[in-house]
Amino acid sequence: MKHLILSMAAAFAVSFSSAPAATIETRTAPAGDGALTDSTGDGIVDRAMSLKADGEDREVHSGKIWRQNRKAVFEFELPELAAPVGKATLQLWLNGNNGCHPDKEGASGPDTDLYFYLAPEADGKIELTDDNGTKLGRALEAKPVRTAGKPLPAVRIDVTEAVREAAKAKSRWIGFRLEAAPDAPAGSAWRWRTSEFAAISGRRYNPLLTIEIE
Ligand SMILES: [Ca+2]
Ligand SMILES: [Ca+2]
Repeated sequence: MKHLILSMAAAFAVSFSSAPAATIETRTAPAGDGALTDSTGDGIVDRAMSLKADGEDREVHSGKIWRQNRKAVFEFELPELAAPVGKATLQLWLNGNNGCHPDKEGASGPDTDLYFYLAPEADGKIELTDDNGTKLGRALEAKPVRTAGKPLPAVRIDVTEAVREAAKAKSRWIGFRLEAAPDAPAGSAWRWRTSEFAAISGRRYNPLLTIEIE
C-alpha cells in the first residue's frame, strides 16, 4: 500500500535529485476535449462542444467537411514544471476504419496543423476563445494512415517546444488544437478519439501528454 501511494504521488511530482529523469503523464477529461466549429464559413468559430451524447461516436473532427470548418481541441492539466522539460509528446488516436471522413480505404483527412495555447484560455473547458494561440507545425499530411490489414496506429507528435513555453509561463493548463491547413481543400476530416471514447473502450485511447523531466 505504501508503495502504491508513493507511485501515485510520483505521477505528478518532479524530482530535484540527480536520479534518472522523471516521466509525467497527463490525460484529457471529458470537459476538456471537444471541438470548435465555424458553421457559416466566415472564419470565426461559432460553436464549442465538449461532450458527446450516448450513442454517438465519442470523437471530434478536424477538417473542412459538411460546409463546416471543424477543429479538434484537447486541454491537459499540467503539474508545476520546475525542472527543465526534456521532451514532451502528444499521443492521440484516430477513429473508424481509416481514421477519417469519408471512411473509405485509401482515404485520408486533410493536411493538418497543430496549434497550442496556454492559460487563461487553456482551463479544462472547451470554449470559443480556445481558437487562439501559436502554430507549432504540421501534425498530419493528407495521406492515408492505415496500413492494410493492421489496426490504426497512435498518432504521436513532438510538442516539446509548447510544453517548455507552458513551463516558462507557469501555465497550469495547455491546450492543443488540430485544424485543416488554410489551403487544404474541403471534403475530408480526421476523426479523433476523446476521453469519452476511452471511458467506454479503454484508457489507452485517452488523449495523452507525456512529459520527460531532465
Ligand atoms: Ca469531451
Ligand atoms: Ca478552454
